[in-house]
Amino acid sequence: MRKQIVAGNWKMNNDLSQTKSLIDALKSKTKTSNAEVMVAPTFTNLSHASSVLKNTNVEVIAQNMHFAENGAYTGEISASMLKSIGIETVILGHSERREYFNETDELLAKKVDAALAKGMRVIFCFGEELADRKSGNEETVVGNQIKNALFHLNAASYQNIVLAYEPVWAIGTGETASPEQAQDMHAFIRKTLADKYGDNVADEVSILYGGSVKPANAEEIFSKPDVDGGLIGGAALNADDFFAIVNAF
Ligand code: G2H
Repeated sequence: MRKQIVAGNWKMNNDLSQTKSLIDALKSKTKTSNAEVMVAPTFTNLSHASSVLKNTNVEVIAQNMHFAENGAYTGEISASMLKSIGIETVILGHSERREYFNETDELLAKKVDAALAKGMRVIFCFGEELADRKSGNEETVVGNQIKNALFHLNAASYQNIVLAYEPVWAIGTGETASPEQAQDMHAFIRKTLADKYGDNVADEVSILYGGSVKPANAEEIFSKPDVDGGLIGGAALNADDFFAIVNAF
């Protein structure tokens, strides 16, 4: 049975007092689904969130990390630093990191290795741009992103990998991939894994969809057989909306 996961990616939103308010609101909500729930505040608010949400059913996760253990990398955060405040899961490869911070598949492979070496779980994001889809190249692009960043891993590593398909044209745009488009791509992703690692690995890996998921469309997207949850941006900044999505399973 694959894990169902709903993760809120708060991106560069919310100062400390706004974070405290959102966490208080989240704590007052009731989870009725079996989904694992995660939220990813900014680095400055991780420590607070992690201590307040300890022993709740909301896991606090990080939005990014560096591949090095420590050293002269001004402004960066390592896996060990995250672990030292109780963070066990990190989002890597978000399209905003790829686009605005020039993160390549090769760099992401190093980050994935560093996170796994510390025993962390990785939510690995990828997805095609609009031009790729218009030219019918979406599967080639997505397949290459997965192969380049993850195919050096052994099968056992996938116990700590969650995949997140986020078509760039659907991120923060209000435009969502149709449930059928999401299902088709998730099935392709699972087949890509099966071809390399076999059905056991492919069947066990959770594949999340991300890109303008909201309460109105979550249930239909999550109903698709290869969609195991969502990575939620804008709608995760409102506790009511976020828990409506969590409870959409
Ligand atoms: C995709 C998603 C969260 P949004 O980036 O990772 O954001 O739901 O705002 O499209």
